[in-house]
Amino acid sequence: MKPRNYPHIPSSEITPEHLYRSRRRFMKGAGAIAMAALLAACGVPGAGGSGASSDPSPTDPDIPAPQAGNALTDEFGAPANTWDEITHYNNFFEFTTDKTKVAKLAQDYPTEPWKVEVGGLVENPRTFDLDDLRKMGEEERIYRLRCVEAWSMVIPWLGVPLAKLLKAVQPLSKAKYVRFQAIFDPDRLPGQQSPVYQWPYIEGLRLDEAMHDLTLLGTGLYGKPMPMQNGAPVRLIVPWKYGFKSIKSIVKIDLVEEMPISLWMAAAPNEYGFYANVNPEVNHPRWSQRTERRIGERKRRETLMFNGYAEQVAHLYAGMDLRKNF
Ligand SMILES: Nc1nc2c(c(=O)[nH]1)N[C@H]1C(S)=C(S)[C@@H](COP(=O)(O)O)O[C@H]1N2
Ligand SMILES: [Mo]
Repeated sequence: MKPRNYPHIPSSEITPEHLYRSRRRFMKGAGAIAMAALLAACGVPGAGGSGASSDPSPTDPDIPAPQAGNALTDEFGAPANTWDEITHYNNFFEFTTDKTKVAKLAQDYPTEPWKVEVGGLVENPRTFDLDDLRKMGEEERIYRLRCVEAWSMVIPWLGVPLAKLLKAVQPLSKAKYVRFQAIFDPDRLPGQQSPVYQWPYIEGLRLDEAMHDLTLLGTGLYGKPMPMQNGAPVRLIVPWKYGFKSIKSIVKIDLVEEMPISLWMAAAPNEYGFYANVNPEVNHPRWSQRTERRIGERKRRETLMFNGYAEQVAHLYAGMDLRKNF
């Protein structure tokens, strides 16, 4: 469970996962206590009896006791995957196609200095470093990640809504899409010495998808900076789309007029489309997408439309044929 050694985090900032979980439980409990005290102090009927408030304690029957299950779950109650699972089963083809070997190969890759250049069809082209992004307001979001290969995880990310960055650079009205480019460093990235894929890794979103509140620039997980194997220092997170859209280790973001061609579209256009919305009704040509394997579980789960985010995103695709626009 111990986080890997990560060269740029002072050990004082590293919180092992079990402490992180119990600290969050404590904070929830503390919030409940503070709220009960406030209600009692205000003399709200039912909150503190007569208003002769005594210090509520965690054994007070009115205060829910912290429970093992209430810490880190998605909104359906599914538990977050462990730090170990999230950081030792990775797709990051710049290093290797072996998911269990990415962590080791990535551990010494330098992430400082790192700049993300944002330009193209914008009013204010700008270069951001990680601190600039963090200052826009990091949030914790617990999202499901569904790989097109039909496995999934629940991940407690840290990130900044991409919309904040896009608003800062002010897209011109001609801009219709956002194009993302990952690191290109064939000398140090063994996977980029292979001619099988066209490097660098490219991804794209429609501008309204990029502006959606669920779309994050991921800067960390479990309250810690992003491990390299998960796409340090900054990667995209689009939870209603297959995992390959969530491009890691971004160095460049351009606002463009034409639909970008992603690495996967270039590699196999009949298998990987531009939209890549999670959809149990539309199978991959070589396998079913109806169910998935949640890492750490035995029984398969049903795959949910838009990975369970249909309420928030289905309107983006109203009137579109999702079989054609797969
Ligand atoms: N640059 C880059 N980004 C990438 C990939 C990659 O190979 N290179 N793989 C994608 C795929 S297929 C998935 S499923 C997710 C995996 O993210 P995770 O390792 O954090 O779970 O990253 C995506 N982003
Ligand atoms: Mo994936």
